[in-house]
Amino acid sequence: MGYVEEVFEKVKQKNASEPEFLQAVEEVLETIRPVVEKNEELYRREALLERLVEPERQIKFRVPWVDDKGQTQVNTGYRIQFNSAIGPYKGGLRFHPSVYVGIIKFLGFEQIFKNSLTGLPIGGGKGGSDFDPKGKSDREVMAFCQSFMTELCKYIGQDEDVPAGDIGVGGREIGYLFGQYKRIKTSYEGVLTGKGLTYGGSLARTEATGYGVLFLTEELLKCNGNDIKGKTVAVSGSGNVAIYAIQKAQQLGAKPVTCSDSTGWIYDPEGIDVALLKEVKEVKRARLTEYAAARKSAEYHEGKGVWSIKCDVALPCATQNELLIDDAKALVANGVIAVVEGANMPTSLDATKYLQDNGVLFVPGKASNAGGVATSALEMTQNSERLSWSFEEVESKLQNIMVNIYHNIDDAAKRYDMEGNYVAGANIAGFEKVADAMLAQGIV
Ligand code: NDP
Ligand code: 2IT
Repeated sequence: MGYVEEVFEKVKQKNASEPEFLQAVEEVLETIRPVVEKNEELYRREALLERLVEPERQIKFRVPWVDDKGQTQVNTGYRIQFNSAIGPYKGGLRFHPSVYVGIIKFLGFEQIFKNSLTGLPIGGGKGGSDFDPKGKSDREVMAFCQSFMTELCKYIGQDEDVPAGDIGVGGREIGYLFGQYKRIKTSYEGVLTGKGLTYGGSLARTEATGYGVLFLTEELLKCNGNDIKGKTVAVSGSGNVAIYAIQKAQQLGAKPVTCSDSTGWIYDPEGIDVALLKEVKEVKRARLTEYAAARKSAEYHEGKGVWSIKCDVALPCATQNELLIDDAKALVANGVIAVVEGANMPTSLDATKYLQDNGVLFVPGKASNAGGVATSALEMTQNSERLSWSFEEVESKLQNIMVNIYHNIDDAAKRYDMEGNYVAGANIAGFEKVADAMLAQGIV
């Protein structure tokens, strides 16, 4: 059995009840195989792959809090510090009822390679809780965040581990978490990113993930003899990533016509009204039915369905495994040119393969959504130098980073005779830097 197979077998045995983690590991190990085969003796002796798939540290804790009725509630909190070879652990916090150790591990594992691709000195980590912020009052969210941070603050710090947002964690939650950290540690430091602009946040961090997806898509199409301008775009999700992907798509002259949430989806053939979407989702925290009620051109449908709409570019920006094999078939039948992931692992392995086999340009989230964490790293830099840069300065750095990521993953794929396979390119380019740093630092 080859080294890759051996390691994957062990990972399967050890993590059998974590399908999302196995999916993320399988994709990476399969595609870095040519690099591993070139260095097999050294990697085996140093157990490089075994160390890569085992988190450096996993923290799991009780989060008790009191709801508005005076009832005590208990949730589970996690922080998985996966790999610090190239910098302090960095990655978001997810608050969603589906969160368990397998979700945080898959996200933390992906984050290692994503953070490496940004070219900035950040290691991989992820955290969160099975807490559901939906329908909770601001006071309940604050009570939960304060309790969560009371435990988490023991393990994080500006040079140690710097969390940020993800699903269910936005500006409001980061504010409460930061306040509690500062209160307990008496330290005003850049321990979280995605902070508000009055207390150390970076301009353009809110927009960064969605904007980054579009900067990468623009370069991808340009380098493949096409143009983002005039393209019809299908987007899923209606949270932070989706909203700013839609906004930047419009700024670049494309037409996004869909969005979705966990209950339904919108088809708006005249193009999504971003101001209205922001009002419904960012201000009212309401359902998409309110978008449809306020806009004549929009159709609302219950359930899933955005991938049934004819489009040139598809941007899955909601959650993992939301674009499955039947969706991939529908997209191909409708002539899709490119699928660029805004979410983490939204496309299943068989759907990815189907898209690639049918000539669709496919870019994995660890490359295309890296603009969020890259801008988080820029927020860390600004906090360290106690300065803040203008929106234009941050946005132009973000654009450069995304263009560089595209060329890095494209070059890596070409170096290993897999031109156009951006999944392999992203995994190889991300892995090479981390592997080199791990080997240089000895057995740790
Ligand atoms: P938000 O919480 O702001 O928005 C999430 C969106 O996805 C909402 O519209 C939500 O609908 C929908 N959604 C979430 N879970 C499900 C589900 N199980 N089924 C159907 N719809 C769902 O999160 P973000 O926009 O920040 O994150 C979206 C994706 O992007 C995630 O995969 C995240 O990991 C990834 N990402 C985020 C980054 C960031 O900077 N925020 C950076 C890089 C990647 P509803 O409100 O109804 O739940
Ligand atoms: O998945 C991700 O890259 C994020 N949720 C952002 C992480 C960060 O530290 O900004």
